[in-house]
Amino acid sequence: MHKKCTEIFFFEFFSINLVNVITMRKNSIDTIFALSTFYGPSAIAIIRISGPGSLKIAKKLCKIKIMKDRFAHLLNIYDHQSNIIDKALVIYFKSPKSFTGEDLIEIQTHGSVAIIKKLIEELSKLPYARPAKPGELSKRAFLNGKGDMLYFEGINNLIKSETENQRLIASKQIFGKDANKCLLWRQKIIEILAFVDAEIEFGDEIEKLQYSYVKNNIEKICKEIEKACKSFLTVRNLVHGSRVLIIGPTNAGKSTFFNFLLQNDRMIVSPKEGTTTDQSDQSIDLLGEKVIITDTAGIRNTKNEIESLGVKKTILSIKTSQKIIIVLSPDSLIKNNLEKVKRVMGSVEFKNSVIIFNKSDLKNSKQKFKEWKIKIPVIKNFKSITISCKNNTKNIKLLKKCQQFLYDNLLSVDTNTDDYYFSELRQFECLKSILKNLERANLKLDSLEILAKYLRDALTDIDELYGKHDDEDKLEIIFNKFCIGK
Ligand SMILES: Nc1nc2c(ncn2[C@@H]2O[C@H](COP(=O)(O)OP(=O)(O)OP(=O)(O)O)[C@@H](O)[C@H]2O)c(=O)[nH]1
Ligand SMILES: [Mg+2]
Repeated sequence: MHKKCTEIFFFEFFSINLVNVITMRKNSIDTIFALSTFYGPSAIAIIRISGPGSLKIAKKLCKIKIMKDRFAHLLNIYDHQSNIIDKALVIYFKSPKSFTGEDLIEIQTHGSVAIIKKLIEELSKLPYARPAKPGELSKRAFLNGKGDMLYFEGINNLIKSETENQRLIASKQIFGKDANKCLLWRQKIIEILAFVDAEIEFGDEIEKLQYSYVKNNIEKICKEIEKACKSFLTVRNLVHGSRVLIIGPTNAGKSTFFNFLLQNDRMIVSPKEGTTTDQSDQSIDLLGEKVIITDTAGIRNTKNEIESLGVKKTILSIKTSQKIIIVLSPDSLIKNNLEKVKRVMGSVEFKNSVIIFNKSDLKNSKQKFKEWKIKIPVIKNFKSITISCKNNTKNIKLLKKCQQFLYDNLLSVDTNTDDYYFSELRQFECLKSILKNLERANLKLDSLEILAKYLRDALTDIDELYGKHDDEDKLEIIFNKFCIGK
């Protein structure tokens, strides 16, 4: 049985790569180029050229006849009129030992915007080269078997990471257990399948002992996948950022608090009610986590047409948001607002929401906050913090206190306990499908053919998780989310 499993495993494993190679041949005809570093003044900029024509292009640009593989050449780069553009380091990576698996040239120029523009312009003039689409270099690397889809998605997240937790998760996606776990699931399913196939061939029922072997192993994998699915939302929020909506009555200090968290006067603040009429998103680093905060139009009944549209937008966003900061202040407790605010507070009671009692510097603040609680009793059920933003916009101690409060009560994620780091919706859909097929298989232990079918379907889902696609459009969609030049 063991030998059979190993044979099937290797057959399946190589068939994945075979599909990749076939797809690769169809795609890698063009030579493509892209800026792989930041577009802006910096010490150096790296432009990559990949594809069969890349060496020819490099020789033409540098006016040389021979270029050594994996050697840093310090060369002049010329334009089509033989004027020097820059002196640059040029490295030739001969196929297949390059990032993309194709012939690849890296040109490291000085990081000036004008040089980058000029070089891209020169490359664009060549009839046999074209600019790369976002993620196209990675896509070619994937198709040439330089890594599976989980690996490239992890690298993409690492490049985009802004906070320490994002970096940690991305590095676990690349170097951690996820990929190995999927391989183990795959191997185990192949083992079970080989066993079931043998039973189909030689007998028609699974013996008692082997029955529990199949059942136990399927259930064990199911439990692990369930755990991975459970941690998905947390990991996704960590990698792509949690969204937090700031709401409250007009004039409570929502925009002031938004600017305070941002440490930047991004929003207009004024004593006039209805100052903010639209929404604004900003990304912040909240104690190591990426959070996208949204300032909104204050909740009130208004005759102003534009503001009224803003309020409607706020109400709509509340319905779709899970994490909410409600800002209340002593002077925003107004009769004509009360019912509207009360309704909104009721609708977010069971969401992940907290209250900021702002303007504690105002004379009657304590009394007014008590009144808020009497008039809207549900307020008592929220976690809250009382602060004053006035003259405190640069108060780092207060900022840290607010950050900690929000982190503990809105985010509170544990990055250490879970072994699973799936963050992409695509991965989640694959996991759910593997789980569904294994659960179906587990219900059909008495019907060997049907059991085998579900196990095969689960294997197809695992292959999809690794990125085995015959569907060119699907691949295009996945890699399109990557950065240009990657
Ligand atoms: N006294 C006092 N005033 C504050 C405090 N925070 C904000 N303000 C003032 O309150 C007024 C309203 O602040 P905003 O931040 O514009 O309020 P808002 O909730 O965004 O209001 P809308 O956009 O109209 O819904 C401004 O004049 C702020 O300077 C505070 O802690 N104490
Ligand atoms: Mg505002």
